[in-house]
Amino acid sequence: MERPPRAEGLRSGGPAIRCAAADRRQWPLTWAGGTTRFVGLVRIFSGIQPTGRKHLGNYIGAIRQYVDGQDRGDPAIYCIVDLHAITVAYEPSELRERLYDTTAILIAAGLDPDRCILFRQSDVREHTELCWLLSSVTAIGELNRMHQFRDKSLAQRELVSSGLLFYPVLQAADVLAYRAHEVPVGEDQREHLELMRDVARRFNARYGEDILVVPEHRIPEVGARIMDLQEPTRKMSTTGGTEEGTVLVLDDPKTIEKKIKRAVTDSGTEIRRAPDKPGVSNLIDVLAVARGVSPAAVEEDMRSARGYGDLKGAVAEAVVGMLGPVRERYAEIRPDQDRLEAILAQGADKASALASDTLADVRDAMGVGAPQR
Ligand code: AQP
Repeated sequence: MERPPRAEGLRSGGPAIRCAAADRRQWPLTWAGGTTRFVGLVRIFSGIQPTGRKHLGNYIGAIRQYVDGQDRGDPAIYCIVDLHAITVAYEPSELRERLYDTTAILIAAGLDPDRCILFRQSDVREHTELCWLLSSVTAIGELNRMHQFRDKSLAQRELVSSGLLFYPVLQAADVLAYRAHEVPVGEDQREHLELMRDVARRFNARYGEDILVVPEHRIPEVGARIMDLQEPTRKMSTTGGTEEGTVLVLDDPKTIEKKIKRAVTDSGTEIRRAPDKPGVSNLIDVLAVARGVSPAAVEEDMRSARGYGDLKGAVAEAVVGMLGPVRERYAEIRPDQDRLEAILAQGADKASALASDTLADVRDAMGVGAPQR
């Protein structure tokens, strides 16, 4: 494979980078000497958990962005994070199955292994090594303050693992190992991204300015936080949400329709976004994304609607139209486990080649291991 150009010497370009601007064709990047260049491609990285039960929030907040990033990514790198999944109680015999489920969902959603790098986290050992090396520049107090750690540790019945506390350090290693410039995620990951940026800056300040790239998040303007349909003040979630309020990517059309039609709204009739109308606002956002229009355009279109029933009908139809083809392709792709394994193995080879370059520089700068040259 032709190796993509190394990001060595690149630093992210500070405030000039507006990752939210989806139509931007050029990205400013500042080189080590301070010169800013506009480039058309950026290195993209994101990770996703192998739960197999991917929901509408994951699809809108993350997976859609992954697909979109394939043609801007140099390369676009997507990782199924099985090492993150073991930080809470789990069933070992199920983990691999769910990993294949997730791989098949991503491919069914439009990831093309010839246009991106798709791999399993545990196949690339550099992630865990870099996690340990980065722990030396990560403050324990910062990890303790992370909302995800606080929420998830409360939900653990038997053991709050140190892996759960360390989750953001491994996540930082995932991204920094590739010197990625851009990380497409949902709103819930903003805090982890900030921590990752601090870790990269601290590392560079201590060991050498140009070793790691300080990444930017790419959080979608609409749909960054899809809410649970039954409890619209809480985000739709794999573990914390309601069954009825969570639309799964693989739900059949009838189930999707039922869940959306039972969505909690409010006692009014007005179809507009407002802080006191979280259920309706959520439905407007979902419809906007599924139709590929702005939420304001949805509000305008819904002016003649007779009530929330019309809105829910329109949302159900649009979501079924958006997820239906993914479900059908998934059914074709999932049975061929050997092919999925081959895709992941090929992805891991490409990913290792990139990550080992970064690790060599990191080890060298830290004085770890034998000298490089
Ligand atoms: N509700 C959401 N709206 C928009 N984006 C979301 N993401 C998650 N929930 C929403 C984004 O999906 C990506 C993958 O997340 P993950 O790997 O953490 O997958 P998950 O654990 O299955 O997602 P959950 O639902 O977030 O799980 P729990 O139950 O752990 O809370 C990320 O980019 C995330 O931002």
